[in-house]
Parts: sequence; C-alpha cells; structure tokens
Amino acid sequence: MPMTNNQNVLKWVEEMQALTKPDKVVWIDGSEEQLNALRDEAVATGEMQRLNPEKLPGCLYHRTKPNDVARVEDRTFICTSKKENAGPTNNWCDPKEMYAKLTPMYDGVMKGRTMYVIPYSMGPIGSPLAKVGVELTDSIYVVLNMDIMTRMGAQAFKNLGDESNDFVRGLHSKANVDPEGRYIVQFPEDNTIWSINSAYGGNVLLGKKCFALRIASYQGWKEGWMAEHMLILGIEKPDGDIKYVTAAFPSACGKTNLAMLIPPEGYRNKGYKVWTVGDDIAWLKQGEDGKLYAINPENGFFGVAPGTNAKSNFNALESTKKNTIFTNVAINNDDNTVWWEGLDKNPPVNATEWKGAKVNGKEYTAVIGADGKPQKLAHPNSRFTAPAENCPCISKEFNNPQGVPISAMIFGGRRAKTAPLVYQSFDWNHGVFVGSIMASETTAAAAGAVGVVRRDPMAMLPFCGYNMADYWQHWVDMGVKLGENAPKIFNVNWFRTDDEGHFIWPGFGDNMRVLDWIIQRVEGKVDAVETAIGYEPKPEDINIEGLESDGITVDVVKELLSVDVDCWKEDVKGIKEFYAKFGDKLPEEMKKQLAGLEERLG
Ligand code: OXD
Ligand code: MN
Repeated sequence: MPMTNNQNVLKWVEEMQALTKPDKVVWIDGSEEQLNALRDEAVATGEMQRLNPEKLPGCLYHRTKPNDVARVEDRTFICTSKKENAGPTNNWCDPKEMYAKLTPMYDGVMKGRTMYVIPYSMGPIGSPLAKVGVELTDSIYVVLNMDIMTRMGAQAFKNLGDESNDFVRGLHSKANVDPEGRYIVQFPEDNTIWSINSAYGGNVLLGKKCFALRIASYQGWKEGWMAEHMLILGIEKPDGDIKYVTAAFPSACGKTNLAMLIPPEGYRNKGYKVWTVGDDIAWLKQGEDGKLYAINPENGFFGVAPGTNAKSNFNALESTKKNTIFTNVAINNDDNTVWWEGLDKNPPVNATEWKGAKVNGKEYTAVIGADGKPQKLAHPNSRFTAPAENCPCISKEFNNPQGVPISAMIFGGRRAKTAPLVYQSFDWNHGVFVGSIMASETTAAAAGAVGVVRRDPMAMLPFCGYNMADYWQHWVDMGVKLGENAPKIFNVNWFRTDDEGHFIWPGFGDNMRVLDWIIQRVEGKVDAVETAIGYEPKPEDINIEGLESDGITVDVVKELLSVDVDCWKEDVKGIKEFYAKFGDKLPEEMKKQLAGLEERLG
C-alpha cells in the first residue's frame, strides 16, 4: 500500500514498476512487524543467517558473491549533460545514452521478484539539513541494511510532504549480479541513481555514497552547502565544553576508529571524553549565527570488520553486539558467532570462511595464499552494519536537527614519508589547497590494486558528483561566506614509517594527543612553528605523557614532524601533474597556493 499522496513519488514508482515488472510491490513502512517478516523470509531462502541469539541478539549474517565485494569505481558514472560538469576524475556518459543503455537491462528485471519501496531520510527527521530519498530494490538485504543506515519508513514521507519533488530517486536491482553488467550511475541533474548487477553495500545502499556524497555534493554546490566524506566527533574537555571537529581520510584509513576513539588514561583521568556524531559522512551548512554546522546524514555504521577489536576500537565492537548485519566475515560454527582477522588471535577451528567453505580456521590462516599472506577467513573488506544507537560513545547531539558547530576540519591520508604527524593550514584557502593535494595508498575498500599511492582530494575522489575543480572553487566560496567563522583546517598523518616500514606513531586512542593540540590551536592557547607547508606544533607541545613504553620521546615527535624538502619537491611534481588534468577549470586560488608552496620550499 502506498504510504504517501505525493504524486511525484507515486508517478515515478509506477513508471519504474512498469519498467522492471515485479510480481509484487511492497512499501516499507519501517514497522518491526514488517521487518521481522522480511528477516524470516531472508533466513528461509538462505539469503541471510541468524546468529547466536544469546551472544549476538538480533544479528544476521550475509555472504555476497565473491565477484561482488567492494565498490566498483570503474563502473561508477556521473551522468551530466555536459562532460565538463563531471570532470576528469569521474567516469562520464551522456545521460540520454546511459538511460538508453540501462533501460533494456532493467526491462523485466524484477519478474518473479518483489519490488520493495524504501522511503528514507538522510539526516534526522525534521532537520533543515535532512533530505529524503526513495530506493526501489529487489533485495531484502538492502531493505534490512537501509533500516540500520537511514531513518527508514513512513517517517521519511512526513519529511517530504505531499507536494515536494525534492527527493532522490534510487533504482536498484541485483539482476544476476553479473560483473560485466554492473553499473552504479548517478544522474545529478535528475536527482536519480540507477544501480544494477551488484548486491554489495556501497553499490546498493543508495543513501550512502551514491546519494549522501555524489548526489548531495552536487546539490550542495547548487544550494550553497557541503556534503563531505568526513567523520564528526566531539571532544569534551574537563570543563564540560565540547568542541566538534570533522575529519576526511580516504576509505579504510581509520575514520571509524578516530570517530570512536577512547582517550589515553591520562586524558580520561583529567575528564576528557570523545563523542561520536558520525564516522563517514558530514553534511555542512552555515547556520543563522554564521557558524558552520554539521549533521551526520546516516543512522548507523557500515564499518570494515577486519582489524576491529577491543583495543583498536572498543566502541565499534560494542556497537556490533546486537541488531547488526555482518557481511563477508567468517562464521565460527561452534557457537554461530562471527570472526575476522584482527578480532583476536584465535581463529575458530570449526569455521566457515567468507566464500562459504567449511575450514579449520587455524589451519586455514596458517596457509600462505596467492598474495603471499596468510589466507583470510574474512574478506579484507568485510563489513558490519551497526545501529548508531548501539555505540557507547554516541553523541547526545546525534539526533539534533540543527547539527553541531564545527571548530576544525582535519584532512589526512596514509603517507609513509611526506606528511608530518600534524600541521595547520595558514588560512582557509591554504586549507582548501591542503585538502586538494591529499594522497594516500589504496586499500581494499575499492576493487583494484592495493598499496598504490593515489591523489584523493578531500577523500572525495570516488565520491564527488561534479567537476573536482568546481568543487574546490565551491570550498573557496564557502570560505568567503563563512569569513571569521570558518573552521580552522589541519592535516594529519598517523602512518609515517621508519626505515623498516613500521609505523612510528601508536595511533588509535593516542591520536587524542594530536586532537588536543588542534583544539588548543582553535582556542588560541598554544603557539606554532611556521614551516614551508604550514604551522606545526613545537615538538614539546604534543603531550606524550605515558607513551614512554611505546618509545615515543620528544625526539621521535620531532622526527614525526620533520618536513623533508626533497620529498615535498617530488610531491609538487605529482600535484602539478594532477592539477594539469583540470586545465582551465583549476581555480586561480589553487594555482596561487601551489606557487606559494613551491616558493616556500625554495
Ligand atoms: C566506505 C568507503 O565504505 O569509503 O565508507 O569505502
Ligand atoms: Mn567512506
């Protein structure tokens, strides 16, 4: 039964129904009753498996096809009528051509299946920053994940009203999960997303990357706000004041870990606390008081499981203890629980690995695989989909429709040598430049080679729904609007290595020590040293109390903060090459900033 009188929605659903020809259409109201029936159905068909009801109550397990385990950037398109509006970093196709190509693929694709109509809100219901989407899908897995990741069901239509046409139209069919016919297509000018032949999270939970980043970044450009690949966290100081910061790191560089960090003991004893608002996406808009406010448009965490443990991210692990969906991790058949590399040092003996083979986990992980590494029981990009409300450190502002005021924005990546532990940009525009030159080693979150350095401006390379050059100009323009209220911009690098390739900085909770310096800078409480690349801490201003056993001394901090001019000159070559792709579109301001850096490097 349709749950809305909105003719724009009804007409579109009818059109898509006529195209895909499902046997049945089910409107998802979000009720527990309906969701329970869907869970039962998914379990009955083998699409999902219930996990141990005592140890993991309400938790489900799902395995995707081995050819469908990550986002597929080479099959992801931005279809704008003008090619230059997609820019050189996106795959582009003319919208007419793409519709013509995909329409026959969707024709009758849901025959024999049910089409689920999922209304959802990205952002708290009633928030002026929130937006509505409707996803049509033939996958119960998608429905159940969307329930965790968004505010799903009838409540979303309340936000839309009866007249509005401002909703994102998402059409998903897993079709035959054929990698050759896999397309993840954004039509930003039509508020439309078409996804076909995948059943993996980032490709099919259309509210996340497709809407909340690709389409929303385009909307933000047109409407004067920002959609960013950023976590949001609050740092509570001993006096109770909370400062909010956002941080953008490329996929799988530890955003979820930073968002949920537990401060070191010395900080906890003094009364410092960290509160999570979001771990992946921030929507930012200038408030009436002139400050920049952020909401997390999501309602859950779609986190990478491997490496998550009680030490690396206690809060994330706790978040997965109930009502969570696990995808492509391993099953411990002895007690029907889950396991992944890095959870503990005890792979289950009686295991089922992520592709579905029953194995002796201990023996399995002892064998060296084709990649020269021990075989993995869980896929490196296996995931948990966990409700935000499970998180022990979820911010009390999580559902605040106004969002939280942002004091600082942090960029970062995985750089073995170039970037220091932390530096602050000279000003907003220099900060935009710092974001635009971000680079990192690739990880398992996207299909393709692992370990190659790539430019990933603002961690938005796979997610910017328009020309990256226009995006940088939009950042510059936002800075003009924000003026004195603009957050301060920083860059961090937790991943510097020594000559043997070991990480020098302990990371995880100890990153609080860097956040502490950042907050002190925001508050004007600490001096900095001016270098060629920006303002750096005096080594003694990074609090390393309690890190002696990790071998961190002031000298080590000095080393972590050192700027190797030759490395940077080499980097400038890479930046120029990257910038050249944008031709005339490259903002003047970025040219100026690059020239400034070159001059300071000498
Ligand atoms: C993610 C990603 O899944 O960035 O968050 O790949
Ligand atoms: Mn992400």
